[in-house]
Amino acid sequence: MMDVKQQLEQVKQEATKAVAGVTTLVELADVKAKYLGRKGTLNGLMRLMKDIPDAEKPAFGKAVNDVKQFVSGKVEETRHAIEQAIIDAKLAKERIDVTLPGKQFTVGTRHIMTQIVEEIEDLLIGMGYQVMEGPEVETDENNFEKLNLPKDHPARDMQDTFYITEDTLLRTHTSPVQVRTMLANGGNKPIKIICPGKVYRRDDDDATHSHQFMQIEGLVVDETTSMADLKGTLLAIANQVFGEGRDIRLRPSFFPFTEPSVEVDVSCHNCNGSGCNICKGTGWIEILGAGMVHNNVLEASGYDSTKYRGFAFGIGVERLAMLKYGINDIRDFYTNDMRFNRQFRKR
Ligand code: FA5
Repeated sequence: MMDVKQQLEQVKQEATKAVAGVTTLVELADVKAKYLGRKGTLNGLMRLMKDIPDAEKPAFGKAVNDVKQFVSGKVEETRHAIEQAIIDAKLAKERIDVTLPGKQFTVGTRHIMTQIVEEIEDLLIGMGYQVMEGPEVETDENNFEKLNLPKDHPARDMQDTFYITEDTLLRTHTSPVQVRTMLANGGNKPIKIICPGKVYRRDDDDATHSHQFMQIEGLVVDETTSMADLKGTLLAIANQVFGEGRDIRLRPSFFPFTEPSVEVDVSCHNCNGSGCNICKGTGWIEILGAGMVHNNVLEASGYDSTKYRGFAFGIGVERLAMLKYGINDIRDFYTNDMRFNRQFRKR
């Protein structure tokens, strides 16, 4: 029995030393298996039970279990210590120095075209308009014919066109969206839409002309629409874009798709009408074309012109922005000079 006790004490010391010597969880698992596992040293000692006199068996069993518990306690202590050390190391490694200066992220600027379009959209959505879209590759029929511009009509010269085939083209204005909307409404529903978008013309690029530019189309159709509604709407747009207190004036003009047609001038925001270089001394700045929708256009898209009336307008967005901000060259919008773009950053 003495022998066995000594053996037990020796195992206890060995195991304690082994546990104390481990540095990783893997090593600890090995040591645990070696002493406490099913085939481990302490279970091996249990097997000596059969050689022990009956009277001493309970004491021996208890002694082995005590050692098992002791070693098991050491293993758990060590596991806890190793796990804590791993967490501590991770925390130390990932520690954030809150006193370091933050990273400088470059914040983009929304393009001035986008800003102006959204500004006008916000205003008109508030007045009950819906925003529509149409394709940039359009049919000749929608872009011209249904707008009262049959083939060979001299007014087609006003919009020099990029043709794709004989019957398809890059739209020269946003007015074909009028046609699309009227056709989609089946000729018997009121309409109140705007359509911002890109348009294309075979114009030579210079300071005020671009082969690609933006327009915002407006179309209102119902049974009582009048020129007075058109004027009120355009005045609201002028005040939105150029600031409160603007006045507008309508001058007779010609578009094949409107009758009567008007050019719209706004009183100069720079000199308040007294004359300056922006308004070329006149006190007025031309901002868009508009008019009452021509009966032929209503009829061509299924609306009964004896019952329905409409007004429409088409804004050239770059020209509007140029007037508002005193920009001299339309090409500045598209040459991606960040110094130009950043000027319009909203703070
Ligand atoms: C039209 O395009 C008509 N569809 C506008 C309209 C709609 C009138 C509804 C009546 C009712 P116009 O060709 O004038 O009209 O063009 C409208 C605006 O687009 C011009 O006032 C101008 O601001 C702008 N614009 C025309 N050509 C160019 C160009 N090459 N580069 C930049 N802007 C242009």
